[in-house]
Order: sequence, then structure tokens, then C-alpha cells
Amino acid sequence: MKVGVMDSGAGGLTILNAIHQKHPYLDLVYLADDAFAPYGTKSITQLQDRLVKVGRFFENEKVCAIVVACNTATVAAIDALRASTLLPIIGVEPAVKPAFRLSKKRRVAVLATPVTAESPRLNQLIDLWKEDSHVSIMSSSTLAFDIDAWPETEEKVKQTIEQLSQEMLAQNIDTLVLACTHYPLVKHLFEQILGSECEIIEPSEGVTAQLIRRLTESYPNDMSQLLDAVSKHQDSSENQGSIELCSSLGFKNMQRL
Ligand code: DGN
Repeated sequence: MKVGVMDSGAGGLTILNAIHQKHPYLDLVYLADDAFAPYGTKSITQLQDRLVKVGRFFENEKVCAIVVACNTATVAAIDALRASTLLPIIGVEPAVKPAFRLSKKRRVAVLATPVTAESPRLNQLIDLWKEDSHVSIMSSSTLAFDIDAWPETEEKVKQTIEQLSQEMLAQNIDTLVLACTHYPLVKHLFEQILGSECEIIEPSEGVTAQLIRRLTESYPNDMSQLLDAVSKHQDSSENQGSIELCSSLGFKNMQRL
């Protein structure tokens, strides 16, 4: 079974990697839509039009589901994509629910792109789960793009993370939600400044579980045949799905993981 995974650049590779580690038998095709990056500063209409085109790309690739491995595209355009295709669509949303549960000091920061930070969906999720917690929504218009241009931008990425983390420390934050799939690629840089007392939450496990639920619901026979074959050929290379990496503009940083 072939699954499409997309993002504007390298961020969605954090999700692709989690899917592959847990379910190596799936065939995966990844699209880095670098011709349209960064998504985080585009208008909602631009993102909706773009996601419909991305959906067509994946339909031509004959995938059986699409993972929108991008918070920005999910909050801005997942409904437009769903309206344009019959394929199951799995999005990625800021993991605020576990963050509010984990935070001992009840002080949570959500770090995202400007589109996600300003989205009604993020505010809905926060209102739903925050109870009496303090929440600080922070955004960067450059961090995702600079992560894609690593290592040329290494110093700039480090400066941005230093500045954001100092702000979080000043606010006594003990739980940080990485609400952009690019940010787990530099999680270690946040950890170095925030220290081990600060929990850093990212969504790849939850998205992987959701993908498998949707595949099982939508293709029950294919999934059970596939899992049957996998269990009969334990440790065999036949169980290894393929991974195909594509980009709309020859993205050079594809092997970042
Ligand atoms: N990885 C994207 C996200 O999760 O929001 C960021 C995309 C971008 O281009 N800024």
C-alpha cells in the first residue's frame, strides 16, 4: 500500500521517518513542495489552491492515503484538500492536549509558523484543553525556511532558537509544543537551552497511529492481507516498503534525517 506524505520542505521527513520506523512494510512517496515554500507566510487561499494541486499529484502517484505532514497546510487548507479528493487525508495538528496534561507548572508554549499561530483552529484546541493553564503562542516567520537551508543558515537558526528559548525561560514555561514539523529536526538545540526539566512535544507518533487507523478503516481487506503477509515473512526483505523522495523544485536537503 502506497501512502503520500507532504510538506513544504524537510519538516515532513520527521513524520515520514516515524511512519517508516513503525510500519516499514508501507510504500511511501514524499513530496517536498519547495517551489511554494515557505507555507507559513502564504495566504489561506494560496495554500488551499496549492494543496488541491498537491492532492492531484498524489492521485497520479496512485497513493491510497495522503498525510499532510505540515501544521500550516493542515490548519489552512485540509478542508479544501478533503473536498477535492476521495482519498483519506490525515493532517497534523498542534499537540496541545498532551502538553496541558504533562505541564506540572501549568505553563505551556506553542511554537508555530505565523499561519498556524494565528489560526482559529489552534485557538479552538487551546480553549478546549487549557483549563487554568497559562499558554504562550509564539511564532517565527523564518525558522522553518532556515532549517530547510541548513547548514548555510546554521548560525541564524541557532540565534532564532536562542532568542525564542530565552523568552520561554523568562516565562517559566515547562512544556513546549513544536507545532511545525520542521522544528523536531532541531529539537536538540531547544533542549540544550531549555534543559531537561522542559518537556518538548512533537506529533509524529500520533500522526502515525492515526494513519494506520484510517488505512484500516478505509481498506480493511488490503490491510489485513498486507499484515498477514508481513507476519508470514518476518525479517524478510519482502517486508520492506519503498521510499520515494520527490520535490517540486529539486530540493537539495532531502536526506536531512
Ligand atoms: N513544516 C511546516 C509546518 O508544520 O507548519 C512549515 C512549513 C513552512 O513552509 N513554513
